[in-house]
Amino acid sequence: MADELEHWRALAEREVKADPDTLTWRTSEGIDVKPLYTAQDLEGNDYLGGLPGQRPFLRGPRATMYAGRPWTIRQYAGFSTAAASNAFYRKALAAGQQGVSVAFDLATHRGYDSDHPRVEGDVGKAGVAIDSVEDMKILFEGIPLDKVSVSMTMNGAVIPILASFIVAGEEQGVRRAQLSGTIQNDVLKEFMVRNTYIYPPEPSMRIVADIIEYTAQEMPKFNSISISGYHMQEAGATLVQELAFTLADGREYVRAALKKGLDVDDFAGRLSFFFAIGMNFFMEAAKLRAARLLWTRIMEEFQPKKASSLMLRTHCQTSGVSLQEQDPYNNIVRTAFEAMSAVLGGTQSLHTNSFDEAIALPTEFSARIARNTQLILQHETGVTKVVDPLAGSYYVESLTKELADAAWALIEEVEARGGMTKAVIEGLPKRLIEEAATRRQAAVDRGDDVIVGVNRYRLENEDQIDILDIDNKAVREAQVKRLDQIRRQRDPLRAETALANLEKIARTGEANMLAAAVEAARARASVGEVSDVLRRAFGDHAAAPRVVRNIYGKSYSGEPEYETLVARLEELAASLGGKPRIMVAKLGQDGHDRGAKVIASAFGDVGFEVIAGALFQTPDEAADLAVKSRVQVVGMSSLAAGHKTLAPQLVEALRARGASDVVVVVGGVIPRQDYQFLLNHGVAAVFGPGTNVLDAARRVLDLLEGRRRN
Ligand code: 2CP
Repeated sequence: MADELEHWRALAEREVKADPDTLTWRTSEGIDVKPLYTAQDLEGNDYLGGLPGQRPFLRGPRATMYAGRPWTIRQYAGFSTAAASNAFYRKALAAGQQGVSVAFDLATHRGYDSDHPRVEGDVGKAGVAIDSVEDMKILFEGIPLDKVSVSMTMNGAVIPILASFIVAGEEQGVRRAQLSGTIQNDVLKEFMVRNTYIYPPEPSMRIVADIIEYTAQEMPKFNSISISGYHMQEAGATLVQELAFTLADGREYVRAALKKGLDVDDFAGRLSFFFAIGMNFFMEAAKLRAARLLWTRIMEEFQPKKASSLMLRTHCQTSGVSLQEQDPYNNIVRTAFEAMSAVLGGTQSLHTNSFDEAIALPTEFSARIARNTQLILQHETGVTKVVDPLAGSYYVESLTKELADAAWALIEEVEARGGMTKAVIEGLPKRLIEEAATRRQAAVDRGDDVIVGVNRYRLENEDQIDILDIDNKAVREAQVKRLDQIRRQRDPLRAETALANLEKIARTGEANMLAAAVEAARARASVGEVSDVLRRAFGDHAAAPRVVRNIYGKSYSGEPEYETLVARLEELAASLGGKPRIMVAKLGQDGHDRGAKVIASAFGDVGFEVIAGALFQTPDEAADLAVKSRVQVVGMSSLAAGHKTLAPQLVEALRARGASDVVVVVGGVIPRQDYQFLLNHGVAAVFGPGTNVLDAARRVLDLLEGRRRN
């Protein structure tokens, strides 16, 4: 073998006219991927040789995997009203989808009823508006909840939403013990990356534990949590970070449940996971194999008796950030590769993104292609016929080990710092992920990481594609009407008593909060009312905005174009008597802040004074901060479709404060169809998906210089 390898090196050197080691690819995880893997790479790899369905489950949680039963095709969807989403689910189920997965709007996520003034731009936008049991019943009308499993992505307002689901089931004639499905209920990653938290970390962990307890005792077929790395990767985490922080979160939840006095075997089999699958094809498949291995290792510490308690079962979703606005049909291809990778990794359930999701909610057409991508995988490719087909691959087995070992080291680091709740409060994972995100964006902007149709092979003219636009005003009016009706028709004393009881339990911890909320839901207390009671007991969590620095600066240092930009900013600063000031604003309930963080970091590096606004501001609050901070520019970042309501309101709020000279620019997921609308409403420039961050900085500088000249 050694001789043959030497011979290979010589041949390789002749082919590329360089040392073959120069072909090694260092991934963002810091893993060196070599051009060739051989049997030698498997020497000393002690994770080889297991079987599926058996400890440590590296090769899959089931013995027969897809040969016995394929993964569940579970498309995440929800928009506008319960009735519209219900019609969509029923059609999708009839067309081959196998499970339901509900996307709630951001108002619901953050525990506000649709009539709350803070959520005017959010109702029905990025998901379905659910205010009460009545909405929940409409959402599942004609969908038998004892047969179809339902996943609900809910974390902040998890208590009223799960309670309303249970009562909707009851009133459909399905006992809670028969309900099958999953609730996301993973609050730690909310504080790290997803930001739809409501309460501070410690009471939020109590909520998670109460839900695990309640479902373990009352709902044996229901997965109590979906411990999610997906949003970490979306926020820019490397695969090692995604793996490590997700599993460390899982360990923390197990401890929280054990603290309630539960037996590990009573709940561990119903913990589930959720990972993103990006474009690094083999590494993503290896990641799922490594995840199962490490979870078994973690769970063995708790000495369960049942094998199912050691088993990692996961849902996967193809990567949202890998989708591009430019040349959008490429996204169909990206999603198909990612889906194949998830399947080769052995996922239990899968969502494939629609090609237009970088821009808007899916249309019926794009949703069909996304679903069919999975149906084709299941029925036409033969990929379901063999368990863990990548096993034994020199490369994939090596990657599995490298990922597992690197993630384990990070898990142990978190452990040494006192566990994940503490690490999250201290902000370590968030900082590491933000640094990785900024590094990745800089690599894309520089063209080091190629994205077809974006930073290479870009089309000169893009055709506009049809997108789904939600009439948010109409949805809100309909919701407010139904809320009024419910409040008029319910027994007020029964609702008040149930809410008071829940508040008492939240304050004392003497009983289970979900059990109390089920009674409140039966009494027709709304999602907002239940959330408010808990807000009174626990308070609201407010994250301190922070910005990472010197990643763009380091990456571009010495490059002429970058230095010119820096010099132009210095000149402007000299004439202004200080650095130009930009506030990066997030308005409404849109907590997707990766873009805002990257912008803040890069703009700071080139020479702006950056003021990072808090999350969830109203336009008036943002305008107050802008005026107080004496900024020349407000950059509003919008990823949840609220821009057409919120940007004009921001412009108006600045004008009302005598600050109409402040330049307002908007960036994020803005469909081209909306550019002119925004420009007509006082926005000076729009930066859609795929914008090079330094180009945006240049454009803002042009605008500032233009204003100074006029
Ligand atoms: C499975 N089964 C089998 C086999 N495979 N039986 C015999 N032979 C086999 N080969 C059985 C299982 O034991 C189970 O029964 C049943 O079939 C269903 O299989 P499953 O593997 O449990 O699949 P599932 O019901 O689809 O559940 C999958 C998960 C669950 C991952 C465990 O938690 C899930 O559905 N998660 C989805 C999460 C989700 O959709 N999230 C959306 C995120 P028993 O149950 O009787 O054992 S939206 C994301 C956005 C971006 C956001 O968060 O913002």
